[in-house]
Amino acid sequence: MWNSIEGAFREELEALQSRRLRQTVERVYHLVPFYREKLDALGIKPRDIRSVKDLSRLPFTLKQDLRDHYPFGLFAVPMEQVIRIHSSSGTTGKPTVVGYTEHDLKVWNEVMARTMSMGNVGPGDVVHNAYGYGLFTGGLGFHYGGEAVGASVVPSSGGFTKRQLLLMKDFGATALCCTPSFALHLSEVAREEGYDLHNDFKLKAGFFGAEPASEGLRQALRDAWNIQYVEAYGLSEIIGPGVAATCPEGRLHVFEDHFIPEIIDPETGEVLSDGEEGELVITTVTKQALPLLRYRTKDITRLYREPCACGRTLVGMDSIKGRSDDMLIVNGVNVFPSQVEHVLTKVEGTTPNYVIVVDKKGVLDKLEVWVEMDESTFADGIGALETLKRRLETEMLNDLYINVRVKLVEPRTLERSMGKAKRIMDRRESESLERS
Ligand code: DLL
Repeated sequence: MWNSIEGAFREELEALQSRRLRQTVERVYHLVPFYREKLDALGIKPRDIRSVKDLSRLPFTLKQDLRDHYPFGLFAVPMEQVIRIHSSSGTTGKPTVVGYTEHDLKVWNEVMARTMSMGNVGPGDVVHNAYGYGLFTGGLGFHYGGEAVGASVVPSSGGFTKRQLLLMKDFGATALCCTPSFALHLSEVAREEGYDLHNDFKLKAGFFGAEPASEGLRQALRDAWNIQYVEAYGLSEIIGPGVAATCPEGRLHVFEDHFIPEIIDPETGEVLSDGEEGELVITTVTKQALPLLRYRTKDITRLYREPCACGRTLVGMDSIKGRSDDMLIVNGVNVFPSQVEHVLTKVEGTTPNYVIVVDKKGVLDKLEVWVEMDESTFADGIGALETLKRRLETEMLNDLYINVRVKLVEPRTLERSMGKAKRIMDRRESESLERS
């Protein structure tokens, strides 16, 4: 454990959260006009919020609120105190902009040091950081986290797959940081280049996050690289990576002394109990530049509080199933890309490289999954491919309760991503636009 607070008694932790929550509400009420107006409209004064039990009385904050106050309108400090700015890619509309004071960067380093410690990384370790450096929080987040625990950080950033492998081998990387899809890509290219993944590399842990990964893909990466899989979860609005990470027991723990999580019903906004699946909502209680009350992440997961053998008392969280806005509704049935991925990893002969294509035929939605075969399947005859295709279609029907058409494509023909993979091609909207 990096910090003893990770194993604190619940009462101690809640007292700390409550104190920090009171301070946060006090600050945003006086420093951020947006929050003052919202709280006034609800008739809430800062003194009404006494403890974490009062959290649900506070209003939600949406991504749209950040966009509406683009770029710096929700900052709670003058720009003189903002020493770093990051931003999310913003595929739809304006990017969301986040700022950090010196204190915020200390908090970030702290939670990233906890993350690195989950994989037992410290002095003497070589951290190969292939998250993108730049406005994206992955690169610099892991960079400073690695330095904070005293490891030697290689700031390799994304791209240049073959050079990455060369550096990992020659510098003796013991930890790899990147998205799970890029880690898979690295393993494929390493095999092609004739590396022996277990003996040519010294990796002991991988810090994978920024996108969902099914348990099947996680296991494939553990096996490929012979490593401990540390999942890293976070989002730029809250801090970047460093909101939660998996301990050696395999449980994702939320660093709730800084970020208080709740699960809500995404339709009604009602708070759900532990163990129930819904949308994750986070309140920051130590951030200075951009404190957020009940930020709706759109990520779907569950929380649970059973004790963990690692000794951490921090709340447990399921791996993210997907984002509510990535959830496909196909003929009325909900489907997450990670569910498709899980089927692919169960069936031998394919790789977890896939694209989900959704079309509309008449009134019905049609779902097709393009899947890359592995090399050995590709060499098999037509008959074997037909059997594999049918097997996948049956498994998808059993697991997802919808009819899926599978199209097997040749190895290494689907586009690879250096960062977050793009899994969905939804052609329904463009078609209806074309028609109208
Ligand atoms: O992806 C921060 C990050 C960088 C996390 C590196 C982990 C590692 P954003 O670009 O703002 O920030 O995207 C945040 O990515 O709301 C989730 O939908 C998704 N995401 C992040 N981590 C995970 C994860 C970074 N472990 C959005 N599993 C979040 C599933 C994840 N989804």
